[in-house]
Amino acid sequence: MSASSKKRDFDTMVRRMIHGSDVIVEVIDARFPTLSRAKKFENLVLRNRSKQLFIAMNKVDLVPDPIVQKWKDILQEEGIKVIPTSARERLSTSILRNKIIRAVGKDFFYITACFIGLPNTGKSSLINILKGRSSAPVAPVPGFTRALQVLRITTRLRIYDTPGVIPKQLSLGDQVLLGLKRSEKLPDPIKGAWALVHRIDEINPDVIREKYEIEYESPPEFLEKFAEKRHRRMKGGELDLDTAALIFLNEHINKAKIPVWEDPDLYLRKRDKDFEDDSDDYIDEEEVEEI
Ligand SMILES: Nc1nc2c(ncn2[C@@H]2O[C@H](COP(=O)(O)OP(=O)(O)OP(=O)(O)O)[C@@H](O)[C@H]2O)c(=O)[nH]1
Ligand SMILES: [Mg+2]
Repeated sequence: MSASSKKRDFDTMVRRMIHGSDVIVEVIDARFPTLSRAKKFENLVLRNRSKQLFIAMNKVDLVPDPIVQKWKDILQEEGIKVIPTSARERLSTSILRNKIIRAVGKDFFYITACFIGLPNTGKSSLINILKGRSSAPVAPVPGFTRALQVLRITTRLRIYDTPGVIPKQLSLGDQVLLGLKRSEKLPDPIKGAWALVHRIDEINPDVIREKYEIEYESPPEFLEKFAEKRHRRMKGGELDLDTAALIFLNEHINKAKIPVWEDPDLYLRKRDKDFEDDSDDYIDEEEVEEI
């Protein structure tokens, strides 16, 4: 099956699940609360008033508490019900379960919830904790859940685990930043590593310099210095950039070792500025001359 028809298949599967569920839990990555949202599916849920949408902002263990709190406030202010969670540290997972159960009226005997979101956000991990023992396969690689899985959490509650779906038109930089693809599956790991350095520098220019203690002017220079520092050379003595790129990508995608997250203050400044810019588009009624 081609990659695009597989993607279409996953897409249809997720749509069907949303259609058949009372509660939809969108799992996002707490490091990237705007970038890791599956807006297309959110809109699908919001169009149907009988369905409840929650966002589980997962992996909060990778982000300082005040940043998590700020993002929670921002999303809540925008009308979204947010529950910050960590499947790794089992934070707020019972709160999540109770919210799901309380979201529907008492007259519902069975509750069907489905977990949706981009690959690698922790959908299967969260469901496993709710279930109490491992049943949804989890892996440190994106794209792991490949088919629908239904899990009976309690006699009343059933949860569907869905495969992560990658939104269209995401840049290579965002795809590697969000860890949507396995590093070995990238057609060109060197380009992937450059894109990751570039994207992280856009979000926070100090992070890579401080973490790796490497000074660089450009992503290619970083990768060369990284390969040198990790002693990655081919037999002839030349730097082995391919291997270095894979190691660097893995440290981010599989091991989450780079402390990077979207800055909520920057988001607020941009949002307020966009709002001001937009308000210039309107004119006072008094300014409108009658023709
Ligand atoms: N640090 C941290 N890692 C987490 C957390 N939850 C999940 N992970 C890790 O993230 C990776 C992906 O977890 P999965 O549960 O397989 O993610 P998924 O959303 O089901 O992924 P797909 O099936 O690919 O869509 C695994 O390495 C998990 O161990 C968390 O709360 N904190
Ligand atoms: Mg999964």
